[in-house]
Amino acid sequence: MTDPKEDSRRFPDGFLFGVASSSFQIEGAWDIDGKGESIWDRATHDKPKTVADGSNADVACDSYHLYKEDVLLIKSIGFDFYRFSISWPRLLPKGEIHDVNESGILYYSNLIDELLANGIEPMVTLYHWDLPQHLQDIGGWMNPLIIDYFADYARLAFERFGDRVKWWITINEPEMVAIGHGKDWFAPALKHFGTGEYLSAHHLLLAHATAYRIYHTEFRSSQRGQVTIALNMMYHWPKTESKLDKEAAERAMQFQMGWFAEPIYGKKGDYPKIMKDFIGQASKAEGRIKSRLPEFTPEQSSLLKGSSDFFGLQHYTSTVVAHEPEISDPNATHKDLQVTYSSSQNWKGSHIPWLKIVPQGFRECIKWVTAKYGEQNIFVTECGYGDYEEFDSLNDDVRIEYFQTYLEEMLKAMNEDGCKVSGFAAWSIFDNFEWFDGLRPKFGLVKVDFKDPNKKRTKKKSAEYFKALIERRSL
Ligand code: GBH
Repeated sequence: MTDPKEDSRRFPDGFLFGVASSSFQIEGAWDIDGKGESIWDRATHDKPKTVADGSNADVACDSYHLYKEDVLLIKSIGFDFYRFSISWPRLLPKGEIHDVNESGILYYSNLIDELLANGIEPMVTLYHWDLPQHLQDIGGWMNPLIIDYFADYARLAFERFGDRVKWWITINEPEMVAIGHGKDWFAPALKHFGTGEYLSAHHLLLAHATAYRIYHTEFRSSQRGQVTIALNMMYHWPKTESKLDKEAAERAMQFQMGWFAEPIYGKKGDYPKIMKDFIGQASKAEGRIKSRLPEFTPEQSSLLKGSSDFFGLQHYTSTVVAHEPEISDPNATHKDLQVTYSSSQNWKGSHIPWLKIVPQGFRECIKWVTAKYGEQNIFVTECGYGDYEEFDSLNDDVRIEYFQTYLEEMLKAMNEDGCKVSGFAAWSIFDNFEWFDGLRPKFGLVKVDFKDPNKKRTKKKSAEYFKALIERRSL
């Protein structure tokens, strides 16, 4: 007889474990073999001071050259799948379909073949933030024509790789892309606060849905793969038990996850009502005749509704939220939603300010998604722990504790709350280029010596943790 306690620590048959990365953060070779310039190449080269340590990703982990070694490492840990992203400007240097860079195609084709030859399933993200600079020059995600450019790019990827790739993610964390249109620190850093976010998000959603429909009409019957979008969510805990704070926390959830999930997984193919109300009222108070939140046409709503084959969820941490109607700073994050964010003294943290260890928040996110959108096949496309260089070592016990406790909570959501989760991707395989935080934050299961011209890789203890976990398939 099996011990029921033992059973509750076991992952169901078919549950998949993987590890993730993204092109800009690991590949390097920024201008090699015909690759075009991306907005992150431009940002890091033109404004090196905005990167915390003045570093860039010109070489990064040099995975463009070392991909065979990477695949062997991933295999040695035992992962079922590897989630990586394609650099749009490596395939299409200017983002335009008439000019295909065959060397870029070859690179990803070789990587995919190498993975499959080693028994690792590829999961491919089309857009993890490295937009071709040329497309930015003509308006980027604020230009409605970006939907057609993205559609062309997606079709090319499906055509060239879809015989071997069965898992597709259109866009990684559209929320971050959108926020980069409102602020001055995250590419494209356009500072169109209060308008740029909503406009770019609108086109990100439509680009996703268009790519999804292309796959289903042109490729699905022959390739039999699945397509989704990867949506990030923090769990937002109310600061007090007051009604206002509880509503504020729920609002924060809607303005982050609901913003993108409601149009795709909700009943109406539209933004959450609370967003429409709050942004509509704020816009009115500013004397506008239209809301800063764009509207979908009925055709666009039906395009969006149901445009996903599974639910890609990314989760790292939690915040504490309080209701605050009087936010004076005109550029305050989330002024429209009338909340303030903080964190709890009780949460153990990393030294990275936004990253606290709150395993219960993971369970709550899975429950929230399931409660809001009905039974979903959730697939965790990113979850991980990092700290600054000086606090991370090969004996990364805190990272192991993070994964262990988060996975425990995930299993509770599956076993006790009736939620379905079918896979988990750890972020990240390597220490890599952390956007404007540069090389200082370390999120890898594998350390990379960036000073070494050969970018020597060394497994941390957490890699051994995953190896044992994947062998046991039980916590
Ligand atoms: C992931 O996003 C990214 O997908 C991945 O590329 C990245 O390497 C990983 O995070 C680790 O950073 O600076 O206080 O404004 C996770 C969600 C959203 C978390 C943005 C950090 C910045 C908070 N991220 N957030 S702050």
